[in-house]
Amino acid sequence: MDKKKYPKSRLGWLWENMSGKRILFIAALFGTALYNVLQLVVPHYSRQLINLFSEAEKEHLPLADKSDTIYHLIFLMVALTLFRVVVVYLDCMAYERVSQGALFRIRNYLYDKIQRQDMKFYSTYRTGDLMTRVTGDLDAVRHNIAWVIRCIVESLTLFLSASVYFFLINVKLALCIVSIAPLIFFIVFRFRKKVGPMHKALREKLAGMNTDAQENISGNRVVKAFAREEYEKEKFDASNKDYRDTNMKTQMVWLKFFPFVELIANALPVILLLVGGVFIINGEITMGDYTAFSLLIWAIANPMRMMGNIMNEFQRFSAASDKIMEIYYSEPEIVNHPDAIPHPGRFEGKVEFDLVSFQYEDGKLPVLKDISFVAEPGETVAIIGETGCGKTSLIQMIPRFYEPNSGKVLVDGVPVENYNMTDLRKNIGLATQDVLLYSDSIEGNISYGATALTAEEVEKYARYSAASDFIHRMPEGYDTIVGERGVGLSGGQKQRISLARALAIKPSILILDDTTSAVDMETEKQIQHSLRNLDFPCTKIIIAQRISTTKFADKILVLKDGRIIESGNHKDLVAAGGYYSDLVKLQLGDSMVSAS
Ligand code: DGT
Ligand code: MG
Repeated sequence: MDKKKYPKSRLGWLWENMSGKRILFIAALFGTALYNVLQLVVPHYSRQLINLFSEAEKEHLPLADKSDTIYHLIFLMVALTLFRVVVVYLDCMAYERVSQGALFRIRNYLYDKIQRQDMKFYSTYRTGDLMTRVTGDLDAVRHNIAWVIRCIVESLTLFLSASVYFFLINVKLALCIVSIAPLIFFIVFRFRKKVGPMHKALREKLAGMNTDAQENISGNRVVKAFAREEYEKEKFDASNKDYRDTNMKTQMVWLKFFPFVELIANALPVILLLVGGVFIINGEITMGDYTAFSLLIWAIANPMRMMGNIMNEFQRFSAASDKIMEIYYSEPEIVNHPDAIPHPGRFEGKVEFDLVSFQYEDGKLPVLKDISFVAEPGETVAIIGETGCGKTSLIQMIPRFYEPNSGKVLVDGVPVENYNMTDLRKNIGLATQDVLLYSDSIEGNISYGATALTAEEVEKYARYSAASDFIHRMPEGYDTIVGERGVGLSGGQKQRISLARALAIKPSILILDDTTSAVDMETEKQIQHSLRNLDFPCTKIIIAQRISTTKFADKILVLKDGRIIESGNHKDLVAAGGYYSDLVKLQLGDSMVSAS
């Protein structure tokens, strides 16, 4: 991952997110250093005790004379050890607090960030991949604070304090032991280079697997309809196996280095035994000194053993944090202009397209070409055209989901990009082509955009969208839970709830994208009737395939390959004898054309 593109380094970013807990974190780091220096206590006092015994033996003095010193030393040893336990305990708590705090902060920030992204973001990132980032990757970050950084400090302090202590006792013996360290650094450095890319690959595979799982769970109906369970299971097995194998391979890398590290770590006691033994015989060190070395030799060996593990975890953190930072520092392209006009109230509802052309960034062909039309306040404009001609793309320009490549979209005579985006969008009621209902009650779904609605108002909007009858027939009425895990609704029922949701905000501009495509003719008639008789002023832009929907519109735009090829009201267009008139013939029969 390209590190330059983020404003902060990985650790700088972590530090930023420890805000409010930084002092605690530094205290925790000092605590770690402290309890590791305290590892010197037992060897140090043991050394003094043994030296005391040896002296007493040499000088043939009764130990009873020294009992005070002995008790004093033993007391110190026990007290400091107990103190160490307390420090370890507090330290663990501190790391937990800091890491959970940072996790909380980053998680909230990411969620907010994801919510605020524009449409392009959502078509770039797959849901499973995003989920991996806010769960698994974030946990790697927490683990880095609570464990990896702490292990680094622990290993460093142990190694340094033991080395210093060794040098204080006997420089020559200390040199013999510590001089082995550079070898370990060399090995770990080589290891890091090998294992880094593997953690990146591992991370990608995990995200891929999560995406597969997520798509299959939400698309389970398609899987079942095509009886593809076995195929999907095999596909998942394959990616699961691939993930396992990559995981194994990553672990194996360390196994290659492990024997060398173990060899060196295990050589330490042998060196001590040989060199230390000779030094005792020569009288260069006392028995107590030797005991201190031998009780503390693990403090040199263990950090060496730990380094592989630490490096492994740090690489996992690097791969995960890159993924999170990519979202953390991503900026939506469509944002409020610095001099955006606030417009807290209602809009008049005039919508104007002025020579709008548009092409998706990742698309090959222009989708809209020179679109110009005006919808006056309160008017109904119908858009009709064959599938893929650009109808949905066109209406997405109004709430600024996408921006035109050229031309202008204006609301009330002001280009949409000049408005504060929230003000603009709050005035637009949109029922999208693929309906999404939340796992909530029907009432909750209808009042999603207007939370302060009374039960009567909810009922009113349900009536407008011809939904109240079927809702009343449900056992729990408006309290029925719908959405993914709730009661199943038919396509037409869902469309009607989504229409009620769009109406409930009393929008100045109502946009319906094929919203009545799945309802029967009779119900659609009712809906058309209520849309003409809403109790608030509203400009309607309605995408439809049925003549029965477009017939009453003030203006009909016929779109073909991203261009408006015909526009006018029903009568004019039928008279013009073009595409629309053909469509009328097709849908209503020749006789109806002359009648209408
Ligand atoms: P429909 O809903 O089937 O009646 O079709 P329309 O008229 O709503 O078509 P629309 O606007 O969704 O798509 C117009 C063209 O743009 C079509 O060739 C597909 C393409 N397109 C739609 N959405 C995207 C998108 O998110 N990214 C890219 N690259 N192309 C898109
Ligand atoms: Mg569409």
